[in-house]
Amino acid sequence: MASDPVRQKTQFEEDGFVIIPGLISPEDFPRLEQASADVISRTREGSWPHRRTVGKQFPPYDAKNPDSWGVQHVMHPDLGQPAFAQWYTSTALINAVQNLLGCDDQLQMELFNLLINPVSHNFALRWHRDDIGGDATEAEERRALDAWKPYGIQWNTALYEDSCLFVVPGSHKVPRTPEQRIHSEGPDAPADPLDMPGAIRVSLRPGESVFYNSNILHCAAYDAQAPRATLHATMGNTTGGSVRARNILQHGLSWMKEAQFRDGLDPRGKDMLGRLLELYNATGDDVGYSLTG
Ligand SMILES: O=C(O)CCC(=O)C(=O)O
Ligand SMILES: [Fe+2]
Repeated sequence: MASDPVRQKTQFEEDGFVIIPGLISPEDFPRLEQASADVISRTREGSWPHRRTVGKQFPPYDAKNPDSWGVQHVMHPDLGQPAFAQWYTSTALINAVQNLLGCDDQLQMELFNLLINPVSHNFALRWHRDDIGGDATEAEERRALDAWKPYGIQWNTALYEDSCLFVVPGSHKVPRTPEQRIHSEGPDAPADPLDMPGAIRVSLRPGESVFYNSNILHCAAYDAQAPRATLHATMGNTTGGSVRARNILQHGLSWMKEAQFRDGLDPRGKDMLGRLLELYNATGDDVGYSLTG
């Protein structure tokens, strides 16, 4: 775990991920815990339709399946939990993102979801990169990896201990080896994620965040017995333009255009939202699907 911003950025660039502690203040922690408990129960009882359901790795999700591994759109005003937007725009978090992306004032609001344990089925995601298909040829993979720019970032911040995520450090820069391809081409999740050459398990203590490059090879395994409430979000840099649009607008963010949402944000949040809405207006909803987000 790197403690100073320069080392954090270097680690993020070299390994494709970095763990950073302390981005939730002691005051915010119980607020986020309580807000998460509320949206998790709404999701599990079926009254929140925006969720990631067991059996499906990528959108669109199966709305009829009740068991869920994620809650989508936690800042949505219909959920009535302002703690999420307050934290998403908090100074410690913004500073960490700006440092890792190497930008100042151009952050745009994007996705904010919650990753949770399913209750009645264990479930796992297969090895993947978020924006490059598992069937990409080596040349296609190299082209896409080489074209990556620091236009956006995603992270997981654990409220409870979380050991669900596995990554291959450094894989965000290089095409898969023939053996790594064998472990990531098919539709199935691995029996043991650590069979993937180079894989490590990412374990977070409560309050720790892992920031990761969406091109890193990663997978996740969800244990129905192990409580998970992990904040899962992305932020972009406006210089990304339509490159970011493809990743995020597919998730159905039109609710973010409503005054009710905007009115609940602080000045920084309003600025960040304004930058997203500019992208929205320039691109529209019809951006097609990328793999995940
Ligand atoms: O559950 C996780 O930590 C990873 C989720 C993931 O890979 C995704 O949403 O694409
Ligand atoms: Fe992913």
